[in-house]
Amino acid sequence: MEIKILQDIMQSNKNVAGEVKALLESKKIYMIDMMSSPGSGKTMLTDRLIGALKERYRIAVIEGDIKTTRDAERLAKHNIPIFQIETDRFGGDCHLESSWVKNCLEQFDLDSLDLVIIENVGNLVCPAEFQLGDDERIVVLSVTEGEDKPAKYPLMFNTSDTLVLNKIDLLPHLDYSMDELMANIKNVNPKIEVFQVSAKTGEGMDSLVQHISAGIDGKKGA
Ligand SMILES: Nc1nc2c(ncn2[C@@H]2O[C@H](COP(=O)(O)OP(=O)(O)OP(=O)(O)O)[C@@H](O)[C@H]2O)c(=O)[nH]1
Ligand SMILES: [Mg+2]
Repeated sequence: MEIKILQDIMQSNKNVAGEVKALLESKKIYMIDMMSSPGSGKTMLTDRLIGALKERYRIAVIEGDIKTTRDAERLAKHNIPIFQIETDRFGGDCHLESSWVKNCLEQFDLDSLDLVIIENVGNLVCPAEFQLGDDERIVVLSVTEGEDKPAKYPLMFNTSDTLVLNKIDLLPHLDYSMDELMANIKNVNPKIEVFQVSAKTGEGMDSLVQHISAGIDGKKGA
């Protein structure tokens, strides 16, 4: 019985994710689902990305947090549409679901958007299981989390298109093996595209910005 209920939830989430995908396709909007463990730098990275992309593209953000509107407040200076989902109001879920994303999208003026960035709830487990109907799943991993995370949380890395390795400005202070990280990633997802960045200093951000621009342009032209 429990298994049936779980399947129902997952199936219903998948169905609505399909509706979100169709909606975004009809409006030619590119959507990113950004996921990571708490504190790896999603908001700082989103801040940088908006700064680099907002002259060329019309951007909106969906912020997922269990509690507080702090991340939305950090991005408010950009004067773009931001919708905060506090999952605490729905029982404190550790991930976002496609129906909530759909509700948020319906609040935006979709005819005046090119890009939606979703900052998912900080968690390396649950968000991986819930499709949201996005074009690109980005997992952010900071170097302070260690090289073993792809091996320990394979679903997150296996279902993501892009890995942003953040906080590389801290590498001189750490005993970090890039070779070990790459070997662990290759084992779970040889196709994942890796960008090494520092959201703090801006190092490596140009390539990531170019990559996302290509995604947005590709969808517009498709
Ligand atoms: N040194 C360094 N610190 C960073 C970098 N990116 C983020 N930080 C710091 O890491 C901390 C967490 O960053 P956030 O952007 O809040 O991380 P988050 O993933 O959005 O966190 P949650 O939303 O709570 O999951 C903050 O103190 C940032 O200043 C970076 O590239 N280098
Ligand atoms: Mg955040």
